[in-house]
Amino acid sequence: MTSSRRSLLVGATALAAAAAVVPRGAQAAGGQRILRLQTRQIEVDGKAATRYGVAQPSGAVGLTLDEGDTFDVRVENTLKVTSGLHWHGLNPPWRQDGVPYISGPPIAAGQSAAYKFPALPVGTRWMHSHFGLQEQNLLAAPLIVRETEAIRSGRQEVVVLFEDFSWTKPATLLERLRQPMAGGMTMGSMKMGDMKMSMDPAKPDLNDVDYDAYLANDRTLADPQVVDVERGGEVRLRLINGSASSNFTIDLGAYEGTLLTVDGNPVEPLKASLFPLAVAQRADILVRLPGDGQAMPVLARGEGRTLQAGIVLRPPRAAVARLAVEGAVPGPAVGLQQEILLRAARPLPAKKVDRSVPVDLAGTMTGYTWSMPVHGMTGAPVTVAQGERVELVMRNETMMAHPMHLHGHSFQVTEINDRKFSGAIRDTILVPPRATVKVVFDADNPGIWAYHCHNLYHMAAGMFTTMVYRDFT
Ligand SMILES: [Cu+2]
Repeated sequence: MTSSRRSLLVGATALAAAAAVVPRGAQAAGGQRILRLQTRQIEVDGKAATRYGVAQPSGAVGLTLDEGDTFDVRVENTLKVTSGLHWHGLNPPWRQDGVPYISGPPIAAGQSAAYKFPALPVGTRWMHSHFGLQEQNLLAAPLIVRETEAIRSGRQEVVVLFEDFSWTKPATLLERLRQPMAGGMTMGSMKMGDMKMSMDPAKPDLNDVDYDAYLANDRTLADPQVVDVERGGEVRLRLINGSASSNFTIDLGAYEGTLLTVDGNPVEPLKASLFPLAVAQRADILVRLPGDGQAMPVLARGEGRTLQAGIVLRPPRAAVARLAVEGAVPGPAVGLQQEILLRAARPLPAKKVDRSVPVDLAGTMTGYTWSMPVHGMTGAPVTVAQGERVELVMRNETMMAHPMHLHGHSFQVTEINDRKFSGAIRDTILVPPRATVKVVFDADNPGIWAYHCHNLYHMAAGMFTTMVYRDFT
């Protein structure tokens, strides 16, 4: 066994531990948890890769809390670079949001920072660096606040963090996207690998980066994580799209699952075998293992790519067939066909909108520059007052989809292309090419909040602004 192989196994065990039900007595009850930003070695295509990671001193990856817990964490930066962590989907006081230079200073190498606030809202959240392009170097981990109902159910839970992986440095990937090509196109619009090159500017552009691998809990399908489950048992999957710029479709193959939550927030249960999962979004899916005792693969298929990642749920004595790293056909375009079917299980209380804010999602294909002008003004923040019901009207004028994330608030999706509905509560919504999506939220968390596209390269190239409360202290 090589050392890289061993560290891979240690990593997998740690992930499994993070996903397991930990008895309350095993944790320092109410005590401060330590999360370390560190480097680690993973194995991709038989080669060792050194990347960033987040783990507790025990080796457990990320953090799992219970409903009612206080989020009481010290982040220790053991990296040689400045960094930090953002708690994606939690709504902390703004100073504790972990966005460098907006909510607070970044954490210098060798330094630490403490956070303490109620761990709300409950559900499947995640954590990642909001500093530079570190997220592409896998500086991300699950952050689960287990619902009392999920704990009481005694159901097995499996947490899966999907990520996109490249052997190329993130800065080089961004540089390449910005390089002009003949005919005014950029590398960003040139399809490589299993995609054909499209010179038609009216055609949607599914993805810009040609990744070398997709990972599920750090592993490719050449050597996937195999989780032992009960024959015919029920499993709650907590799926997190922690990739930098890849939308996925979760594919249960011949089986159906029941969607319980999106972005950690309950929806009216929806049965399907395919579930779109845009960058930064999460989905909790309840699956029942087949009565015939067969293993069940859970795949994440890349949008417009044959490349896929996944895990396998294995009942006792079930054979695990070899899974293809590349699927037979490219994964479907990720759109809002399922989104429009979702209904919040606990919608926002009815209230008239006090403020409607137009946000255009804009960009050019010629220089890889992106923007999100507010009221038509590029660089302007969204301004709100405490107590208002705010509506964001996001109109995508570009030919790429944008997974839009508002910090510090949970919003409800209320309208897609003029169709009104009582949609899901989310923190990240995909706005497809030429689409208009409306969301509403209550301005109840004063501060300065990041509001941006969660495609890392779109954000780095300008699709980022803030939401600012008037007169907050
Ligand atoms: Cu975008």
